Amino acid sequence: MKRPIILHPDARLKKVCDPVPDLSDELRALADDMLETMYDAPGIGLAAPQVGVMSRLVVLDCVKGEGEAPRPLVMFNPVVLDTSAERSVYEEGCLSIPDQYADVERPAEVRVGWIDRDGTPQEEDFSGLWATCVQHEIDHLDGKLFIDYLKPLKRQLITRKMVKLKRERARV
Ligand code: GNR
Ligand code: NI
Repeated sequence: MKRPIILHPDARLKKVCDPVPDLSDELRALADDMLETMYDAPGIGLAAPQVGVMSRLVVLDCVKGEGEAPRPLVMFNPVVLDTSAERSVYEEGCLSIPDQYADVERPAEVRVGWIDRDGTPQEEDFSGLWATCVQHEIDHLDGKLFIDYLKPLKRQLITRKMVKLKRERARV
């Protein structure tokens, strides 16, 4: 089942999310809903607070190209274990900040640990778009958005546009 995505600015997007103590059928159903919502958007990642659930859960699939097989990842309690000194810049967007894009510099490679959908601990190195996306998603769990990396003026400009967009959407 698709779930509505919360738009910035919203207090829920600024909160630190709670660790998931135990997996449950409810949490697995939430992860499935998040994947469906992400693919439908379409997006390459989604964090639980974006659908109003304040738990440390993200989903992502950064496979690009129609021909390639999808790779949906479900991460409970993801943690960045290590980062490369090398940085890379990507033009980022966010499903909670539609139609706004900006360059963000982050570590080019990250090692991430998490609990998968079956409750099994996993560890993997990510690079390229995967590295950017997984860091963007884990930031959401700490109440951080990509616009928080921008200069205050640019951030304010985007936030004002979003306030206007939300006002217009609420009116119809
Ligand atoms: O769909 C998304 N695209 C994207 C592009 C560049 C860097 C990060 C992202 S994540 C974003 C989906 C989203 O908002 N996840 O939280
Ligand atoms: Ni996002």
